[in-house]
Amino acid sequence: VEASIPEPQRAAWTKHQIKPFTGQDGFENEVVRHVETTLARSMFNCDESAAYAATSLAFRDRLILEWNKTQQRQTFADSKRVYYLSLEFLMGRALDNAMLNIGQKDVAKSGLSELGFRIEDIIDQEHDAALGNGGLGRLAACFLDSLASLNYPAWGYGLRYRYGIFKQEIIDGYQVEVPDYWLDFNPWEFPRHDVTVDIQFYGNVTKSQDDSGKTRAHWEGGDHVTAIAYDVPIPGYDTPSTNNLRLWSSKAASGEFDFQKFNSGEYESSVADQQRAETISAVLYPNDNLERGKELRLKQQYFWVAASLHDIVRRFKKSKRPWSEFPDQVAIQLNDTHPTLAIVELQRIFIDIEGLAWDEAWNIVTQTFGYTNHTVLPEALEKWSVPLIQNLLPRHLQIIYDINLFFLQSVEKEHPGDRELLGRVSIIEESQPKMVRMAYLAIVGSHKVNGVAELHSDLIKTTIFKDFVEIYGPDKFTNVTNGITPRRWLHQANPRLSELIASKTGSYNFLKDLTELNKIELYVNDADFRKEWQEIKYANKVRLAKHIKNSTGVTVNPAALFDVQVKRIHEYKRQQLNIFGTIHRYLTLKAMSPEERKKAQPRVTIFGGKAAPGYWMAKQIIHLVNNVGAVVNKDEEIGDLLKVVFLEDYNVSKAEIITPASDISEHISTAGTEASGTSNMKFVLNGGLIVGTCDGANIEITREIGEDNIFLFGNLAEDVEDLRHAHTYGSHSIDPDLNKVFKAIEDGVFGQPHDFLALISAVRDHGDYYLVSDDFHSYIETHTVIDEAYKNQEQWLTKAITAVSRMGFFSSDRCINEYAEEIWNIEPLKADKPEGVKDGE
Ligand code: CBF
Repeated sequence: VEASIPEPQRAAWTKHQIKPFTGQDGFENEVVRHVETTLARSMFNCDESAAYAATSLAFRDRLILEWNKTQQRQTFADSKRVYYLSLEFLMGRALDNAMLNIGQKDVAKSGLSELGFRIEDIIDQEHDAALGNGGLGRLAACFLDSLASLNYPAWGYGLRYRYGIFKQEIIDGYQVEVPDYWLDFNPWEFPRHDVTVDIQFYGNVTKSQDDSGKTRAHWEGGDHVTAIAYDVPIPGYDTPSTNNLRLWSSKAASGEFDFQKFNSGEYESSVADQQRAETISAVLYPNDNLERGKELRLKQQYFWVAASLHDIVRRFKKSKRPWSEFPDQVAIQLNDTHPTLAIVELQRIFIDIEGLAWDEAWNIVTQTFGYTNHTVLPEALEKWSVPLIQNLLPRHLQIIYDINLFFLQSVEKEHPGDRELLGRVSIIEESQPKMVRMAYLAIVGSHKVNGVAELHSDLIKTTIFKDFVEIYGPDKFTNVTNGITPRRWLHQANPRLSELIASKTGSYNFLKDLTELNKIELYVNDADFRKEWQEIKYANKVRLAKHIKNSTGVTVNPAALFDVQVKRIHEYKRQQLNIFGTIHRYLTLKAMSPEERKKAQPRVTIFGGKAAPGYWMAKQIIHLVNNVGAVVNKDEEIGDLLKVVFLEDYNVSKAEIITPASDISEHISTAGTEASGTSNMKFVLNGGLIVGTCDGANIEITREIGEDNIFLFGNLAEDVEDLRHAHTYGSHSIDPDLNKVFKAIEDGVFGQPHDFLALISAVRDHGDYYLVSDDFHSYIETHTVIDEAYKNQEQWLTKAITAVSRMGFFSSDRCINEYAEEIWNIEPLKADKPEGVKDGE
């Protein structure tokens, strides 16, 4: 505002206003301009990577024009914004998405072809932005797409990791982690060197009295680091709305360390300080559903929330509204407990910097925040040691203690004398050392808490947060079932299916209102429609078969049943159940006569996913899958009846190839452990069926698509506790078929048996926590049912089409509308310009 151009000069600005390119000619013009100027190349040395860069820059220019207008529109309207705080944004590739959302992919395709390139090759040049581990980070990316597509004024805030999730290589059957340096060339971000925040760590706290006699705390000394903003434009689909994802990068605070030390000859330490500062945003922690209390992680969390909060407060202050209106202008959603320190930081800003009274400040804080829980797994629930916080963030620890004190006082008032309750709900766990329970802090500091699927939301209310439901009443706790963006997960990943659907629904409007998919149920018996559907599935399988050949050397038959399990490798997700089942299949095939084998259903079992580098059991699972593949795939007697492949380095762009090609996908977590799952939704949306447990969103998927169109098996969540108890205190007999599998492994059929003994003894000797044996029989029986069902291709096709037609509920647009209405209380801001406002104003 301060630097705005005076009225008389604005005419010149308006006259020279940049226009987005139009048509193929305009696009080509931009590409050539960027090749020749921005990239300093020419037609004589323009390779595919340069063509990718120039195409991306051409689209980025368009996006940024819309981004500017969107931000101006939002500022002008002065309406409430939502800020989505997530330590992970698993964005994948941006170019294809930008072309589709803007609606210019055809133009780019023909333009690139005229310039000598194939659009597929150019899209393939892009490095995935892999700033996330799995479902949680991908959900955040889907939400950004929906927020922009629905015209909600929204910003994402995250960290600009120099290294995203590691690249996975499979060497001799083992996972090897390789750093993923993805920033070599990233046309999608704008460094904002003018947008910085000073972030403080360590130091100490003093108190003083101000003129009115009020005590004020001062956080002094310690280290300072600078947060620099990098902005990533997020295009909405079929709307000019372009939102912002702001990622923070860390740098040494200017001058403070380097120059003084450099001048006095301490060269090494001057560089060390700089490196230490830059380390904060250097690398994404590669754990999924597993928290480890490392100081650097805590530093990342504070660095990111402090920078984001100061940015948000700075923006609010420009509106000159009173503080009491803060929650009318700002909603902040905490994606899991990772950003919980934001609650403490906002309270600190209010009381220490802005001088508000505690109660007034706390009232605003709690109205501002919402907290999403994504897991009930105990090992994933964040706790930070009190001494660690004391050292790194001394003032914050005081505030946490005060929050806890006032909270416990209020509990004591309602439940006098219940000391056990106080101990159970205290934000501070009285352990050695004491720990801060971040989920409890998030609940106490938020006005709404939500789970991500119905079963999960019920479970958090009846298990881990039961006492809080008692304290606050049930209304504070709600459910918002996850969703996925149909733009990427149907239109982009499966363009032919999207086109076929559009031909029957009359338009591509189903990409904006996914419930329109129900129109295709009318065509479930239409012969041409069915034929084309089947051809598309087959073509997608051929594409995946090519990818498998190129990446693993294994030849698979696209006519076989493709059975896919791609997701993070985790014992609770039970890839071990799948590979044991696959071994069982192999043993069964081996025992068959040639005549019997002729009747068997050929299968390709496809695995993919990363194991956290320190998660030894998960790595053993990967190793076993690869060893089984090595044996089975060269067994000529078995041939195409069974192939087993592990696809290395599973990521978003690979998911776009794998998902449309599945016949069956596996979502087989122990009941009650997978909060929601979102790949289950992606597979069904692409015409694949599911084999799954009654867990997470599988339950709602079943409700929507019908029990006949999904293959459910296994024990129910309500029985899990009893079964575990029986394993520990009663006798635990292992399923006889599973025992045969164990024997084959122990006999060395799949390599050195001792490599896999831990996987076996987790089931046989250590209580089988994930109920692999309990569910084994029903799992393999269900796969037999699947084999038979697949043989009846006509019926299978009917199931697939019916399932897709009923998937409308699982759009992330529905999900975001629920958050907006129930939690954030925000309205979309229509993309047309407000009346009387000219461009550039
Ligand atoms: O809610 C999104 C996803 O989050 C997780 O990935 C997580 O990291 N906690 C859960 O494991 C998924 O079930 C869930 O879909």
